[in-house]
Amino acid sequence: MTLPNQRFPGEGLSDERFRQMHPGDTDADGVLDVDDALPLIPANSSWSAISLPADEDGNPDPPPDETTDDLGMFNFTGTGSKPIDDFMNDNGLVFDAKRGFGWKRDISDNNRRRGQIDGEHRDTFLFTRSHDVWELIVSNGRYEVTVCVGDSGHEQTGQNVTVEGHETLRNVDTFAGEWLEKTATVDVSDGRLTVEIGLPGSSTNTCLNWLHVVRK
Ligand SMILES: [Ca+2]
Ligand SMILES: [Ca+2]
Repeated sequence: MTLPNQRFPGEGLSDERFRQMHPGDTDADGVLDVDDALPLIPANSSWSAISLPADEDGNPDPPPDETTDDLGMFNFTGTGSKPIDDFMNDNGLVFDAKRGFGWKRDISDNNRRRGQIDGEHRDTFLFTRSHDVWELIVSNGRYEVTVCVGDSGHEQTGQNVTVEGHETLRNVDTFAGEWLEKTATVDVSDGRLTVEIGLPGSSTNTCLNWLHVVRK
């Protein structure tokens, strides 16, 4: 499972949102008027001048501790997405033992590509409006699991992630073009690492961009 020559792909990527000209974007700065704090002034209305903190830029960071086994990074995206460096794509398909990972039910239609920012891993995501469960076959042991939620194109409110029973993110809000990366340390004793997005009975979106699994 370990990916050869793994890099951490934040370096070199621009946080500047793609320039697009279309109706509803009066100053043609790529930020729709409805989302644009200053819809008539392109120079002052872009988020590009803001340098996001490492845990909010949607780019994976090297694990803080010495690790023994990197199981890799999974990019959650639509079925039409091409493979990207350093990630395995997960397209929201039902768990398959041969593949080694997947979802309790098919959520492949719940994908978005915003076309807003450099880096497919953070410009695409799978989401739930209720509660969905992803599992990965692993050996029993301790794992450090980093999850990334957010949406390059829209704000999202009330996002929830649970890793192997641990409340990793609760009721988290992200602005458009900002993410939240959070690491949980968990013990797996049933041969499957379990990641839940959303909560039973919830009605808000949880948007999962990617996750990174390291064995401690
Ligand atoms: Ca980061
Ligand atoms: Ca993604």
